[in-house]
Amino acid sequence: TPIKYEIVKRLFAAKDKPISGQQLADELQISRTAVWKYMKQLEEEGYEFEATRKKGYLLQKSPDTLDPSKIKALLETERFGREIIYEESLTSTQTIAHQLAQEGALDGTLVICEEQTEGRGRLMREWKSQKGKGIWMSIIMRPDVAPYQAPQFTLVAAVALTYAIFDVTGVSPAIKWPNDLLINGMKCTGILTEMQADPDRVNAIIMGIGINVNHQQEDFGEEIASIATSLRISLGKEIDRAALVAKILYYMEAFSKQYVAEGFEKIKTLWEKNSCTIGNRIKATTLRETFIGKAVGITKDGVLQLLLDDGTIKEIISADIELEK
Ligand code: BTX
Repeated sequence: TPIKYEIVKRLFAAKDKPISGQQLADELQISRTAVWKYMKQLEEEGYEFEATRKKGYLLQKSPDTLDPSKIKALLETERFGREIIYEESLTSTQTIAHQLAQEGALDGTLVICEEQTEGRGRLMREWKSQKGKGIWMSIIMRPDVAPYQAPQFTLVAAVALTYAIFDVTGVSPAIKWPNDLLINGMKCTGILTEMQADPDRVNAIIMGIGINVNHQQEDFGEEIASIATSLRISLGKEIDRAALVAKILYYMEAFSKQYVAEGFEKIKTLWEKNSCTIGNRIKATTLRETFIGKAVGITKDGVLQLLLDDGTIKEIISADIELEK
């Protein structure tokens, strides 16, 4: 890792406590003058510090770049994000991640870009991926699980994303079953879980994550303007995407490890706590039918349980849902 990013990492970790030039010099085993030079260099790149002679440096602003070496400097993971494929523009990070997985890419490999020209959601729907505004990424995961468990990773990811977004921004999105995060009822995040598998074993899970981060209202095209929102709109200020990516990788690694080791129970509890689906009357549209009822819970397989008006429970494996008023 370049030393300048070692400095950035420490400034991020310190949050609102200043770090002295001496401390940085000691920890990185460089001179005070070298620290000062790196700080100048970072300032030229758009970082802003509050520098007080007695206390040291306090990070005020960091430029919003997805430079892989910056992401890596901020990582707190064992494997996730240790391998990063980063491009300005890709068709879809999912498509590229599928290819890399087939070629043997390691567990935790990250594919990320500034813009997708063919970003996709479920059922080949389009996912709008404006340049430089969001996080468009896919993680190649190689958990030791059976194919029927793959859909649960959507719920694992939803919990991990809620934690990461809260840590970095203080905003708490609500999880809408099965694969969206909402803020004030508007979509800020979509999750797309795909897999490569043999009949009894998963070879790879390709975890696609799309987050509207620094969009302003006018950045959303007409098609999604009335249903989409961004973290920036909700927070009122710009967010450092690299810092958020690093946190996402941290929680994705931690929660998937927990899921594989201990099963779904704990994830299910966290999921239900953060969900805006459970407890509400909803309309679920599957490929063939529509059901209306009260969402009462999810099973340990992540299947949605709907209490229909005739008192029976209908289990919904896959559907689009809307709140019923
Ligand atoms: P989904 O099928 O649940 O949602 C797709 C629907 O969401 C679209 O039909 C549209 O109405 C709406 N939509 C499209 N773009 C946006 C947006 N930017 N913000 C809010 N709403 C939108 C959700 O699918 C899963 C999306 C995963 C996207 C990631 S990005 C990285 C990876 N690569 C890739 O091609 N897909 C995944």
